[in-house]
Amino acid sequence: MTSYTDILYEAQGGVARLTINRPEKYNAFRGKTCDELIDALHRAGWDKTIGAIVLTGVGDKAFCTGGDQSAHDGGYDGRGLIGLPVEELQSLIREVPKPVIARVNGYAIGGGNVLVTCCDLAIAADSAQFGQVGPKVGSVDPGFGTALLARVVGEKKAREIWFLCRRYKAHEALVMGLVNAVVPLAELDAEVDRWCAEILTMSPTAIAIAKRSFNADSDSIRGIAGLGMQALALYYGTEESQEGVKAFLEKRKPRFRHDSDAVQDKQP
Ligand code: 2NE
Repeated sequence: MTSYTDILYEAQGGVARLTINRPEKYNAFRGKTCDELIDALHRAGWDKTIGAIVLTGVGDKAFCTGGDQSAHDGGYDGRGLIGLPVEELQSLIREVPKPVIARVNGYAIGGGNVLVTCCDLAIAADSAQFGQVGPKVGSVDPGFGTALLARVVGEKKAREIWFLCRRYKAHEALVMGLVNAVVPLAELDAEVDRWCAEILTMSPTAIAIAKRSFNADSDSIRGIAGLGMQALALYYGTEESQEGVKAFLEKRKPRFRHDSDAVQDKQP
């Protein structure tokens, strides 16, 4: 790929910056966005002049709000099992032999929160908000989105995040270990630059080995993601999942349970 439409790519002073550029969709990703991010990660990941990669979203509203629900019709609009090669993108963030830093400038929701989870480090503006929304909108990201999140924030907290779909403020994300630092939005770039500059003084080979050793311990989750996407593709074909997407687009509450289910639920 020589030029991108959904992302911006900038390489300067040893740092590559990948910016999702879909402000009208709160930086949600469609199939093309994932493909471009994958291409850019390959480009930066194996460029010897690059020592750190920053992943962010354009503007100050959203880092990334996950899959683009307007490009979802029983599946997203791209390639792969669910029409979004998210498991490939998530794995690649882990595979590139240099630190990937999430610069969280706003909402990190759904698949956006999963990207934060997969990044090596995360630095957030104090205005950022985090959360999973799958069970509210007929989706789930079973793999790095669940099992890796549990390693990052703990089992109970990860289950709370998925089962209740609440939103968490930046300082709460800091307390639970989802981000490394929180700063005022106006200081976000300077803080990210400081972290990158420190990393660039280190031995790149030692960092690459350290990163791979962290990954080796949790790489079985990649298998869970493959299995999970297979299941998710089947779930997307159901009325229950499609109701979640429709409800989001129609800006109403989803109705996942029919009256007959409610009666059934009350029986011992
Ligand atoms: C981000 C959030 C919390 C913002 O809420 P609010 O109330 O501040 O704004 P609003 O009105 O909901 O959103 C602003 C505009 O951005 C669009 C909205 O439709 C709206 O557009 P307009 O009405 O102004 O035209 N927008 C926001 N997020 C979008 C998205 N993901 N796709 C398309 N348009 C989006 C609130 O908007 C929210 O909760 N968004 C999350 C939506 C969502 O369902 N994300 C996907 C989850 S599933 C996923 O990421 C996934 C997975 O679980 C597994 C595999 C692959 C992907």
